[in-house]
Amino acid sequence: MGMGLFDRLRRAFSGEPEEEPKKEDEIVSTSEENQEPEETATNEATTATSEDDQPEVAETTTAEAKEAEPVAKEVEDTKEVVQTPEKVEVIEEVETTSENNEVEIAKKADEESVEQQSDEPKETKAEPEEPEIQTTSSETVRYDKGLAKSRKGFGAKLNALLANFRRVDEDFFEELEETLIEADVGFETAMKISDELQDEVKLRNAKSRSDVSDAIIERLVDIYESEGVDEDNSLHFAKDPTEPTVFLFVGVNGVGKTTTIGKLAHRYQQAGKKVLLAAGDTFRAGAIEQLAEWGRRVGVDVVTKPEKSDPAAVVYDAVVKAKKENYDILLVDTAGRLQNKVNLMNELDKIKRVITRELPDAPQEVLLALDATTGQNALTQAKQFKEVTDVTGIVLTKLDGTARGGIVLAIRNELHLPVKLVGLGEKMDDLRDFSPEEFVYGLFKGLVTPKKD
Ligand SMILES: Nc1nc2c(ncn2[C@@H]2O[C@H](COP(=O)(O)OP(=O)(O)O)[C@@H](O)[C@H]2O)c(=O)[nH]1
Ligand SMILES: [Mg+2]
Repeated sequence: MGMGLFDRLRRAFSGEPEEEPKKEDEIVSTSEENQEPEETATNEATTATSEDDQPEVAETTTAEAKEAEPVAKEVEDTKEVVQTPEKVEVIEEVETTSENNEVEIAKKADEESVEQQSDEPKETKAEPEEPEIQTTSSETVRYDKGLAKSRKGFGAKLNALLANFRRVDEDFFEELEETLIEADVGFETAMKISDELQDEVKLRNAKSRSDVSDAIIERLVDIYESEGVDEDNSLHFAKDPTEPTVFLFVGVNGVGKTTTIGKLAHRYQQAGKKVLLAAGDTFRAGAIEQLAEWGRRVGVDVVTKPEKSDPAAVVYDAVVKAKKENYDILLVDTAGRLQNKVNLMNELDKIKRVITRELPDAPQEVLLALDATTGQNALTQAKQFKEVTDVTGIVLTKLDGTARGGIVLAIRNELHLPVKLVGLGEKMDDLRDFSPEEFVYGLFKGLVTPKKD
C-alpha cells in the first residue's frame, strides 16, 4: 500500500475511484438471495428437545434439506433466554441477552438514548437516504451499510461539533473528548486523541473546520494503525491439510456466537469445505436446536447431545467424527456462562483438552464474540475472558446495531486482541473479515473533506 489509509479514504471520497465502481443495487440484490430463510417462523418445538429419555449417544443432524423451512430462530431463543430464571452469575452485568444489553446501555448512559431512539427503527433493507457510494468493492458497500448507524451517531455528532465550534479552545477539546467517549472509543483513547490533537492543531495552525476535521480523522486512523501493527487479523487453519481445523467460540450469552457459527458455516460450505458444527452449548435446549437449525439452513452436519450433557462430551464426539470422516473444519459452540471464573475456566480447559488430545494443533482459533452494542461492557467481558482462556481473536457482532462504532478503537487500544470478524447483520452473509480500512471508511464517510488540490 503506497498511500496512507487516510489519503486513500480522502481520495475515495473526492471522486477518484481506485477501482471500477460497483453498482450498489447489484450487490444488494445478491445478498437478498441469502436472506430469504429468516422470515418464516416455524418450530415451536425448540424446548421439546430436552427430553431426558433421549439417548446419550451423540446424534448427527444431517442437513436433509437445504431449502428447509427457514426459521427466525435466534430471536425466539433470545426471548426464551431472557425468561430463563436460573441466573446465578457472579459477574451478572456480563451475562446479558441483546435485549438486556439495550436496557443496560439505556440505564448506563441515558444521554445516549437520543441517538438510540432517533434511528432505532430496525435497520431497513434499503438505506435510501444514504448518499451514493462511489467506491471500491462490495465489501465497502457492506461495511457502509453496516456502519450507517455509527455514522449517524458518532459521525453526525462529530460533524455537529465541527460545524459549531468557534475557536479551537479548551471547550472544544472537552466536547471532543465527550463525543469520543460516547462513541465508545474508550476513555484512555479519547484522552490520547484529544491530547495529541491539541499539539497537532497548534503545529499545523489549523483553524478552519476542514483542517480540524482532517486532523481528527487522521489521528484516529493513525492511532488505529499504530496500535495494531503487531496484530494478526487473519484466521488460522490447520497446517496439515488432512487434519480438520477447529474454531472454538466463547463469549457470554446473547452476543452472537451461534449466529456467527452459522454464518461461518455458510461461508466455508459455499467455499466447498466439509463443515461440522458441535452444539457445545448444552445449557439450554433452545441453544442446541438453534445450532441444529443453522445446520439445516446452511446444509452442514451438526453434532448434538441432549440438554445438560457435558459439553466436553459433545466436543469429543465432534472431534472424533471430524477426524474420522475428514471434515475440513469444525466450529464449536459453547455456553457463555460466566457463573464464576473458575467454573468457566475449568469448562473451557476441559473442552480444549478434549480437542487437543485428538488434534494436537487445534483449536486453531479461540474466538471471543463481543456485542458491539454493549459498549464498554464488551471490554469488561473481554478482559474477563482473557483471564480464563487464551483468546486468539475477537468476533465483533452487531456493529450494524450500534451508533458507537468507536468500540473497535477501544478494543484495539485497550485489549490488544485482533478483531478478526465482524457481524454486520443477522443474515447468513452478514459476516465479514475485519478490515480496518473498510471499517474506518464506513465510519467516517461524509466526514472526510474532499481534497481541494
Ligand atoms: N443485528 C445483528 N444481530 C445479530 C448479529 N449477530 C447476532 N445477532 C443476533 O443476536 C441475537 C443473539 O445471537 P446468538 O447467536 O443466539 O448469541 P449467542 O447466545 O452468543 O449464541 C440473535 O437474535 C442474533 O440474530 C449481528 O451481527 N447483527
Ligand atoms: Mg448460542
